[in-house]
Amino acid sequence: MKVIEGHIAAPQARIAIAIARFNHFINDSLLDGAIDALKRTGQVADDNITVVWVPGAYELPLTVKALANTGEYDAIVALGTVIRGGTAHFDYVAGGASSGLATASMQSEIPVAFGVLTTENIEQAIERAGTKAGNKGAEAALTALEMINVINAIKANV
Ligand code: INI
Repeated sequence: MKVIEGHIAAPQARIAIAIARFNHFINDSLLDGAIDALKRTGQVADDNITVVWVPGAYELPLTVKALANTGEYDAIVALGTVIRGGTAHFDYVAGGASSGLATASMQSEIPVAFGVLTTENIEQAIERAGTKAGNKGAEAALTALEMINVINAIKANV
């Protein structure tokens, strides 16, 4: 039996974080969590982390695509928060962000971690941004590192 698993630590990794300004009071905590996880758990060097701010979650896919096209990054972490309101706007923004990020990852063939909160209310968002439900920014950052190592391990195995 052959088992391929990725480690988390990726000391040589070059990581871009694309982050939305919309709901920035939540996203700031996701960013703090992501950077802490990259550096402290992932051993990523500060100089190898690039942060790009964009207006909202809807802008994340194009930003990720542009970052991926530079060839300068081993993985990209997308961070944002979409909170349901009284209209269908939530579905368009959250749906566009998630499907666009999946497409960007598949087309670029580099890992794109989905650190976009999609919640019913502000309380749920706060819970996932460093309080009782953890920090989804940190989780996304660690996922990006693990996926770099998994993909490299798959390529090395053929
Ligand atoms: N952008 C978000 O990141 N989160 C939201 O909750 C949100 N809502 O609710 O409207 C939001 N809207 C802005 C959107 O991402 C785009 O920036 C805007 O539509 C311009 O393209």
